[in-house]
Amino acid sequence: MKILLLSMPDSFEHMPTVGIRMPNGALTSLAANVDAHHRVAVADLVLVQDRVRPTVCRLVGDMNPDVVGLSVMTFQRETAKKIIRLVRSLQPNARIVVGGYDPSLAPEAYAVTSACGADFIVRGEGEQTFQELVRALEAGERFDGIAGLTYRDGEDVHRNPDRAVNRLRGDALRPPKRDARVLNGYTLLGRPVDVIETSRGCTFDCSFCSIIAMRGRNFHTFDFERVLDDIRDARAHGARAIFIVDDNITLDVRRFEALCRAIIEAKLNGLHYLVQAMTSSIANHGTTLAPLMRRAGFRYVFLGIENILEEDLAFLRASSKNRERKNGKTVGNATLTAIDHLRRNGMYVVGGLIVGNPGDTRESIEANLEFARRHVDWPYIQHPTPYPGTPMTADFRDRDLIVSERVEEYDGTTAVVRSEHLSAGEIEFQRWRAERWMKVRHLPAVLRQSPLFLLRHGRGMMRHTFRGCTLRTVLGLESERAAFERYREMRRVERHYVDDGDSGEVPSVPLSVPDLST
Ligand code: B12
Ligand code: SF4
Repeated sequence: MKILLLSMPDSFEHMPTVGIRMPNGALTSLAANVDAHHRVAVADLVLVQDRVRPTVCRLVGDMNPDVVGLSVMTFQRETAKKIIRLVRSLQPNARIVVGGYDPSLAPEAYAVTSACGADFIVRGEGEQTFQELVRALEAGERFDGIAGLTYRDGEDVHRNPDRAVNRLRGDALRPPKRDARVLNGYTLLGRPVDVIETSRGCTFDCSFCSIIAMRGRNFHTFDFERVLDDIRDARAHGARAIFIVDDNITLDVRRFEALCRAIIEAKLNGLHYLVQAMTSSIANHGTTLAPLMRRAGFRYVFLGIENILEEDLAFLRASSKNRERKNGKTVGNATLTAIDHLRRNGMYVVGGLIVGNPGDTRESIEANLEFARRHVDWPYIQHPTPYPGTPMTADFRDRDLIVSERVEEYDGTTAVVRSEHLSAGEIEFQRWRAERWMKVRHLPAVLRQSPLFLLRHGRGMMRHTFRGCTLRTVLGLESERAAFERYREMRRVERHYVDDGDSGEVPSVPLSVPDLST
C-alpha cells in the first residue's frame, strides 16, 4: 500500500522556524514498523509552513496514497482538520488515520463529522497498532481485534481496548526509517538536527503533563546498541545535532551516565546533543553526571524547573522532582544546584517555567521571571495549558479558570487560563514583555557557536522575538500594550497554516462533544 504520513505545520513562539525545525520522531518510527513491502513517505509540514496546501496537493497528487496518517498535538487540531478536509477533496478513497497526543487523549474530537473526521484513531503508542491496521486494510479484514484502535463504521464508532505499552526489548521495534522523509531542511540554529529516543515513559505524575494519561506511569528503555546505531544513522543522514526526545531520560541516572560513556567510546561525541532533564537528578548526581554529559557532547539541557515557588510546585505536582537531597535528607529546591553543575561544565540551561497558576499574582510571576533573567541561558516560559486528560485540566475546570476553549490557542505561550488574581491577558503580557529581552541576552552565545547562522538569520530571529513592536514602540511613543495586542493579532493570523478553500475558517469544535466510546 502507499502510505503518506504527515506532521502538522503549526509551531509556537519558542520554536521560530527561522531557527528551529525539528523532525517528528513518531512518523519515521511508524514508517519503519509497517511491513517492508509498503511504500511510505514522511513529510514534516513544519518545513513548508508557508506553502502547506500546495505541498499536500503535490504529495497526494504524486503518490495517490491509500492511507494518509496525521500526527497531531492539541494546538494543531484545527490545522489537522483542515488537512483532512483537503486530503479528502483530493483523494476521496484514501483512508485517514490520526495519532499522537491529541487524537489519543481527545479521540472524540476527530470523529464528529465525516467531512473533517478521521476513519481511524490510533491511541497511545502507534507502531504495532498501525502495522496491524495497514495489514487489515490490505487484506480487507476486520478491525475489531486491533488493540489501541478507534474506528468508524458507517455512523458507528468502535473503541477497541487499549494496547499495553511496548517494553522496547530486543527487536520489539525496528529503528526509525529516515529514508522515508520526502522533505528536508531540519535545523537547530543552523545545524542539521535529528531526533532519537533511548527510552519511553516516566514514573512521576506532574499534573500538567500529558504523558501519564497517554501511557500510564512506567519507564522502558532501548538497548544501547540500538541507540548508538540510531545516532549513527541520524549522522549518516546529515545530522550534526541530536535531540534526545525521551520523556524523562534522567529517571535512571546510572543508565544515563553509562549512555554518555557509550557515546564517548563509540566516538559519537562530535555531535551536539540536547536533552530534557529533571533538576533533582542533575543536582543530586551532577558531580559525576554533568562532566560526562559535557564529554559526550551535550550542549543544551532543557531543565523542567516549572516554578520557583513551593506553592506553585505543589499545584503542578512537581515538588518531588525538584528536590535536592544530601546524605539521605531533603535540603531544598534542586534548581540552583542543577544549573550550577550544568554551567560549570559548559552547558547551556534552557529554563522551563510555568507561570499563571491559580494562585499567581503579579509578584509571584515576577519572582519567576526575575529568576529566569538571572539564572537561565534561554527562557522557555509557558502558561499552564489544559490539555485533554491531564489532572491540571480538571482542576482548572473545577475552579472555572479556563477562559478559552479554542484549542488552536493551546500552544503553551498563549494564556488560556486566568489565575484567581489576574486575567489571562495580563499574565501573558507580563511574560511576553520580560521574555523577549532574556532571549536577546543569549545571542552572544549563539554567535560563538553558530556565527554564520547568526549573520544570516540574526535579523529574522530578532524580528520574530519582537513581533508586534515598531519603531514607535522602541522610541517609547506608544505603550507596550499596543505592541502586545499587535503581536497577539499576528499570532492569531499566522495560525491559519492552511486556507480552507471554502469558508476560509473552520469553527472550533466544542470540547463537550458526545462520548463516542461505545
Ligand atoms: C520531542 C518533543 C518536542 C520537540 C519535537 C516535537 C516534534 N517535532 O515532534 C519540541 C521541542 C520541538 C517540542 C515542542 C513542543 N511541544 Co513537545 N514534546 C516532545 C516530547 C518530549 C517527546 C515527543 C516524542 O517525540 N516522542 C517520541 C515519539 C516516538 O513518540 P510520540 O510522539 O508519542 O508518538 C507515538 C504515538 O503518539 C503515536 N503517534 C504519534 N503520531 C502518530 C501519527 C499516526 C498516524 C499514528 C498512527 C500514530 C502516531 O505513535 C508514536 C510511536 O509510538 C513530548 C513528551 C514529553 N515528555 O514532554 C512533548 C509533547 C508532545 N509536547 C507537547 C507540547 C505541548 C509542545 C509545545 C506546544 C509546547 C511545549 N510544551 O513545549 C511545543 C510545540 C511544538 C511546535 N511544533 O512548535 C505536549 C503535547 C500535549 C498535547 N496534548 O498536545 C507533550 C506531550 C508534552 C507535554 N507538555 O505534556 N516538543
Ligand atoms: S517528570 Fe517530566 S515527563 Fe515526567 S510527568 Fe513530570 S513533566 Fe511529565
